[in-house]
Order: sequence, then C-alpha cells, then structure tokens
Amino acid sequence: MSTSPPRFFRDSSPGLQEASKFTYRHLSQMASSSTSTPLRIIAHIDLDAFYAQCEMVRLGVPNDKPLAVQQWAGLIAVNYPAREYGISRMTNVHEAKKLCPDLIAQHVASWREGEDKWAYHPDAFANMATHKVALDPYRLQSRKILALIKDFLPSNLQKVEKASIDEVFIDLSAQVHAVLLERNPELCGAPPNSDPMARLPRPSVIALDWKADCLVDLDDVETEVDDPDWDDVALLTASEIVRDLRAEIRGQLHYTCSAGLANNKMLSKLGSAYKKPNQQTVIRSRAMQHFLSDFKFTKIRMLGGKLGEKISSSFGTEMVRDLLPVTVDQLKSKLGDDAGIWVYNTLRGIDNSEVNSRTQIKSMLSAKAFRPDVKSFDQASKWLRIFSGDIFSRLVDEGIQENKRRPKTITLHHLQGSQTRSRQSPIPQGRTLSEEVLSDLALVLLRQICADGNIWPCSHLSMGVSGFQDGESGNMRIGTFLLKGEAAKALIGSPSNHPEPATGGENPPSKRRRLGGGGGGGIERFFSQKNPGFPSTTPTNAVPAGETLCEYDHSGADENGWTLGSQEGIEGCAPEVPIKALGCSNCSSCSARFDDPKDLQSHQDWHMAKKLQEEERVNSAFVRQSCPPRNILQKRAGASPSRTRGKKLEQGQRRLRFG
Ligand code: DCP
Ligand code: CA
Repeated sequence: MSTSPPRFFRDSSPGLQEASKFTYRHLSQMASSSTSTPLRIIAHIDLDAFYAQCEMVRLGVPNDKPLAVQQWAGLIAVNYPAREYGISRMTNVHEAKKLCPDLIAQHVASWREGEDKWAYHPDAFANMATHKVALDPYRLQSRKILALIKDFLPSNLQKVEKASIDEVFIDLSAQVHAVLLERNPELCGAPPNSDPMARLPRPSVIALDWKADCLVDLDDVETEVDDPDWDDVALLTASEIVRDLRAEIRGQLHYTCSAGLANNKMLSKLGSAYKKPNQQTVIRSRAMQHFLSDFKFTKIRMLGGKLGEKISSSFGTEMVRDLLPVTVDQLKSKLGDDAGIWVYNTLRGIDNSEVNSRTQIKSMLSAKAFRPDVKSFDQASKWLRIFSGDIFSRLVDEGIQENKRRPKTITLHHLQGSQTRSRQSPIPQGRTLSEEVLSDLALVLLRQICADGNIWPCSHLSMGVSGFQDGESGNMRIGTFLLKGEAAKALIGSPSNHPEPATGGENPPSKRRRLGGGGGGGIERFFSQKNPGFPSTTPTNAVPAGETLCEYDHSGADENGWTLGSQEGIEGCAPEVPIKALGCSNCSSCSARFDDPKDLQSHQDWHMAKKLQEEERVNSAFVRQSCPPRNILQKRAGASPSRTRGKKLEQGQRRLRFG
C-alpha cells in the first residue's frame, strides 16, 4: 500500500485519446445517487477514539496528552497518545496507570440511584451499585458533529446516514456529479446520437494529485501510468470534499476523524479503519480487489460472527484471497443460496446497499446489571425513573417533542437468578409522552412482574421501547381502550408511586406465548392484528441486555427477532441474548478478560448490539434497489457545488484544476 501521491499522465495527442470506460448514463445516474452506477461515491467517516475525544474537548486536554475513558474499572475508549503506551480497551484502569502514570482516566458521567440528572461524579467508579452510566454527553457531541456535517454539505444534494454514535456514511454521488459538470463543460452536452449508452469523453486531466490521502495500491493487472478515468476523478473530487469536511469538524468542534472513500459502503468502512487517526483512505475501483485480498474476511461486516466461522470451517481459511477461487455454487452449497451469493459478491467488493438518510432507531433499551442485587420494589422503582429519563432524552433526539416519531410499546425485563420475567404494554398514543408517563407505565409493568411471587433479589433490570412510528397515529380514547387495568390508570393521569407492589394488574397469562422471531407469527399474530383488545400486556421471553447497549439501541433489531408487526404494538419479542454461565472470564468475540461475569456479560451485550446493527445494514444489501435514472444530462436546479469552494485549505493542501 502506498501513501505517496501518484501521478497519472495522459497522452495529450487528441487522435490517440480513447473514450472513457463510463457512459453518459453512468454519469447521469450519479445525480440520483443510484446504487447501480460504477461512478458511485460513498464516504465513511469515523471519529477517532470518540468518547476519549469528547472528554478531551470538554476538559480542554491538549491533543498530545494520554487520556482514557473509564467505566467502573474498565476502559471504554483510549486516545491515540495513550495507545502508544500499549493501553487498549482490554486494559483495566489499574494496569493502564502502571503503563502510563500520567494517564488521565476520566470516568463516564452517571446517574446516581434516586437522582433524576446525570453528572460527572468523582466517586462513580467506586459505586457501581448505585450509579448507572450516562452516555448523554457523547450523544450530544455526536448530534453536534452530525449537524455540522449536514450543514456543510449542500442541502439539496446530501445523503447522510448516521451509522452509530461516531460514524456516518455519506453518499457523495450527487454532489460530485454537480461538481464534475461544473468543472468539465464537455460533460454537459448531450450524448452522441442522444444515446445514453455512449461512452463519455476521457477526462481532460493531466495528473491527479491525491495529496495526503492514503491511496491503496492498484490491483496487479493495473499500472499507475494508466490514464485516470472518471471514476478516479470522481473519487478525487469526493476526497477533496471530505478533506474540507474533516477540516471543518476539526476547526469548529475540535474533533479528528478518519474517512474511507470508495464506490460502496462496505469498502468505505474498511477504508476509514485502514489508517487512523486523522487520515483518509481512498480505494479506487481498480485497487479494490488488491485492497480486499489482504484482509481476513472476518474483518468485513457480518463476516465476523457465525457466518464467518462457518466459512472458515468449510473452506479452511480466514483470508479473502484464499476464497476468491471458490465458486458461487460451492458457497451456495455450504451457506445456502442467499448467503452464498452475498458472500461471493462481498469478497469481490460488491455491495449495493444504499446510504439511507432516514435510518431510524427502531428500539431503545436502558439497562442495569446490579451488584449487589436490588432487593425491593422501592429500590427498583428508582432505577425505573432513571431508565425513563435515559430513554426519554433519546426520544427527544428522535423528535418526540416535535411529534415526529414515538414508540408504541414499552417492555420491562427482570432477572432473578437465571429466571427472566418480562412484561410489555402499549404506550398510549393520544397523550404527550414524558419521563413521568414512561416511568408510570414501567411501574405498572413492575407490579405485574411482582404478581409472579417473590421476585427479589433482582440482578438485572431493563426497560425498552420499540415499535417506532411517525407522527401521531392514535388518540386518547383508542389508546385507553387498548389498555387494561393499571396501564389504563396510568394513561388517564393517575400516576402513582406506590412504594409497595400492588397485587392487582393483569394476571400473567398461565403460559408464555412465543411470539415474533423464530417463526412465531401464526395464529397469535393473526389475532393480535385483528383484535385490538387482545391482551394488552404480554410476557416476553427475552433476556435483557447490558448497560453498554444504551447507545446502540438495537437499531434494526426487528430484522433479528424484535418483531414489531402488529398495529396495536402488543405483540413482540426481543432478541434472545442468553446470560452467559457464571464463571466465564473471556469474551468469545474479542477475548477480552473479565474478572466478573456480569462485566463480561455487559461487554458481550455490547458486541451483540453492534452485531445487530451491522446485520441490519447487510440485510439491506439483499433488497434490490430500483432507482429510475433521471433524464440524461438533466440539470439539477439549485445545485450548489460551490459549497466546497472558498473553504480554507489545510496546510499543504492545493486545489485541483481540471480541464
Ligand atoms: N465503545 C464502547 N464499548 C466498546 C466499544 C466502543 O463503549 N466495547 C464506545 C466508545 C468509543 C465509541 O463507542 O469511543 C466508538 O467506538 P469505536 O469502535 O469507533 O472506537 P473509538 O472511536 O474509541 O476508536 P477508533 O479511533 O478506533 O474508532
Ligand atoms: Ca471511532
């Protein structure tokens, strides 16, 4: 792999110029961000050591000082200066201080039991039993960065997908298309004979200057002296935009990030991780196979888990390179048709998944593993208020106050020993949602769980909301009708904070219903869809996830078993995340060691959430996109490629001149 800027030279003799590989249609498809044009440009931006940077910005810590973000005795983010001392997320704070006595170990903010606001508590690390991690400070920074990105890119040409708290995908095709037309008037004319399949003229570029980008070497059969074509020029244009954007994020908000640029999401994501921190990597289409071949396929999203294991055991390798001779039929016979085709394409850098600017959270979870266990209703209810505050602040991000999106269902999971108890109920749609409403509903569910018998001590409690829908879709009367018993009382405004569990409420159905995932549609789903009066609270058979799930929100979990199907939001089941047997000390995904099984479980829950999120993205690759191309050479009204102009250049940066 090379980082030095290559030069491309074109034979300037007009008679010898060949046409471009690309057609007028390929070019015009860029304007509509079509997933089928080979000129497509996707950027993936990932903040460097994100939580650590948040703390550095907040505390005004100089860039070269080692800092790590501590959660209890562990580290969840380590800045790059600290990584030079060999400190990683696998290091505990005690070992980290030994490796680097000057390390700033900043504990995350937390909610203290019974309080309704999070804060940076200096004693939080020693009080795991009474504190719950609050990730709000990082969400706030994440929102600011996302807002800056959206503000920076031309509003009529942007397609931005928030992929996690510190990552975005940007489809730059439409913006780059506008820039290409502006800079290359020869592209603006009609195609010869009005034939959209006609080849474009070759770019009138003498050399491409990739500046400081990390440029992945070309595939073996290609040579650097080949003429650049429009895919190279488009990538370079995008790279200029991304460099400006990164400089803006740095200048305005003081965060560094790394970026990957390629013609699809999968490659751009591998690219952003390729060189860190504060760098960008360009994967030209001609370099793609070379780039991928050197990877273990387990590094590719969705291939790190069970599917990856199956492939490596079937074919005896973890390297992309070794799998390239494997035929699609061989893959299909081992993995099934869909997965076989998907893997075959993925190994060849083919990924048609769309950048979805409307990716929206589908469920949220707030959870706490207790140590020592919670022993009373009163104590648990304090945590429910904290969970409600946590979830509500995230609902505000989702536009709850503007009535944009609201969840339909609230679920409570309770763990006692190895026994999980879960209840859920609809969230009334006709009333303004607030922390109090959520808290009241959760208390109702807790009382219902109490009706099971002696449910204390409790080692893990979690509250989730799911079934998000746009706008207001219900009214109070209907909402009330759907609720029964105490849930209905909560709805009509009789919030009660009874310190002791009421025995009333719904009797738990004698038998748990298996709903949702695992083919559980059937007659129950039919009933729940047809009969709005079907039991309004439902035990679910899920085990809650851990604290670090708070950010990852199970986005896309409905692809994986969190069934959100029925209109009334009364049917559903969370994905099964088995609590690991006590005594385990190594994470099965990344081998991190944990002395306490609960810490291990929290950590593994994080992997699980991340995996669910990844799976959702990959699943969308199976869905064929059909995006009708715009009329050839249709001009975009109001396109403003000049947005990238006039920006201050970073040191050593020069603008390109084409044509
Ligand atoms: N995170 C966490 N627990 C983990 C992994 C991550 O709480 N096991 C949080 C802290 C990270 C943030 O998510 O700062 C983003 O995760 P990344 O995997 O992107 O890691 P970083 O941003 O910290 O580092 P990098 O520079 O490698 O992207
Ligand atoms: Ca990151």
